[in-house]
Amino acid sequence: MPLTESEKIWMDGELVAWADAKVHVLTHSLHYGLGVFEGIRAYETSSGPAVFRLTDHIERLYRSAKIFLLDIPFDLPTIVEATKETVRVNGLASCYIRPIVYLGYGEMGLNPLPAPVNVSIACWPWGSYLGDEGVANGVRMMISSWERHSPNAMPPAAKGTGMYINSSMAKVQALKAGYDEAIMLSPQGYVSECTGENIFVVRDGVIITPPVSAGALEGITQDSVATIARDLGFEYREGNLLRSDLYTADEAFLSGTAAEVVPVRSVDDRELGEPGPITRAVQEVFFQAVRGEVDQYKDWNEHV
Ligand code: PPE
Repeated sequence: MPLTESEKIWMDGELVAWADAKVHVLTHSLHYGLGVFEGIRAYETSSGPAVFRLTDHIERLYRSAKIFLLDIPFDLPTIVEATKETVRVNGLASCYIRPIVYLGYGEMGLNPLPAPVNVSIACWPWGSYLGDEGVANGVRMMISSWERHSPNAMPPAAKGTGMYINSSMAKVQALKAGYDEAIMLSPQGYVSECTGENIFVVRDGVIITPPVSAGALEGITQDSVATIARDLGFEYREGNLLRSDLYTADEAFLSGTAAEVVPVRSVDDRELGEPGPITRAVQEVFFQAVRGEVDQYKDWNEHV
């Protein structure tokens, strides 16, 4: 998706013009893919733009960094405040926000420890990741022949930049085959997640999502879905799923910051039909919550 430029990007403590937010070609992370990032959204609310679960996202960024032994040279409150400032100075009512921690210029070779750690935060307007049509009527999914990382090859709890090569290969395979998005299985054959979303099935009224041990990221939208679903009175749990559980599900849906909450229309051409009632109910409350319209979830709206 082509970028819509905004004005300023936060780089290591300074706000720089969008066009000047550059790195050297010998930036360490560009070569070896070691960095960590977040994807966050700010939404328009009746009391101004609010970042959805900002602190939770920044806490995950620090956990990701810890897993890879990256020492972020700013404390957590500074990055939270810098994210708010970036949204504020760009004057956007709603946007997607991308903080990234990367290894910069000055060292080459696989040992990352001597390389400088840099941080930047950009934001820009970004529409529905899987399209408005997908949000409304559901997406067509394909199970990729690319497996999700084994937890001992890549740590699923970390949102590491290089880990996304795996996602990109599955995404390209699905798009070239004419589908909207890919689902990946763990090396053990359980459903893991999608290229940038968690997945849920509904069976006999129960919502089930794969655990981290099946290679899925601990999604913050997934956690919001869990809270919303339980508050709506639905049974919700983590559990291992087989690909056939996807084919025979009563309903299925995806969640992610960029994608939001999206119904699944079909999996490997097995039709699941129109978005179902539980998917719709959760989706509706989610879109109200991000806009600050649900009193019990107002803590999730972090105003800038
Ligand atoms: N799994 C993966 C692999 C993943 O990348 C994401 C977010 C999720 C699950 C859902 O996590 P959460 O956003 O906390 O609910 N993917 C981000 C990157 C997307 C991109 O294409 O870039 C996102 O949605 O921002």
